[in-house]
Amino acid sequence: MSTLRPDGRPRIPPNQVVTQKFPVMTAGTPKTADKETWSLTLDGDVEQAITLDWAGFQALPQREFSADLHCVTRWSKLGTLWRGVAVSVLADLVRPVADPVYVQARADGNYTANLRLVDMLSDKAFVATEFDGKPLSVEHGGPARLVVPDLYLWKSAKWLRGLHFSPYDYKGFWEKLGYHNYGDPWKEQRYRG
Ligand SMILES: Nc1nc2c(c(=O)[nH]1)N[C@H]1C(S)=C(S)[C@@H](COP(=O)(O)O)O[C@H]1N2
Ligand SMILES: [Mo]
Repeated sequence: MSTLRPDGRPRIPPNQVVTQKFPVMTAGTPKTADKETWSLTLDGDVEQAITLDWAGFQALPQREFSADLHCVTRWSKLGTLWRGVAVSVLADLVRPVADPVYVQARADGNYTANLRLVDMLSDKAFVATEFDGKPLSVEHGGPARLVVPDLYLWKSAKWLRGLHFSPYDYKGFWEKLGYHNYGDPWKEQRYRG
């Protein structure tokens, strides 16, 4: 695995260590949904809110994504392979109206994370239902999770159940507890202050 990106810049953010494993990082023990009961609600300041069930989500254009993952606890996992739907496809479905648009990712177990929509467009974020060619395991967020590779992995909410679009940057679960509001691994935005 190359440790340089194609543009010659380093592939591993400062003070991260590459692991071949895929650690499970979960706060609490959320009660998660199965495919029969799962749904994804896209709402907030949008032209048309929508709730998708599993079949509705699967009917959207699915794609493969490869991503380097960087956890704030200093492990990085390079070249992971996912399948899912780009957040830009989901945003186009509901058409957010705020400017700027913030996104609150909402997950089972009252987990939330706050993001800016602009950082999730152009294939920079996706909702994944497969990892490594297999259905996403429950421990890693199955049936569906958010993946935002450009930000520390706490932003990538597992057991995703909603994206709430709004002009307000509501702090998420870890952000309220002192993690950085933005979380750029290349700038080592680990904790606030
Ligand atoms: N719903 C939910 N999503 C979550 C978490 C969580 O506790 N609950 N933990 C976050 C954190 S801190 C990290 S590092 C990643 C870990 O993902 P993994 O367990 O698949 O490695 O999930 C993120 N998404
Ligand atoms: Mo984390």
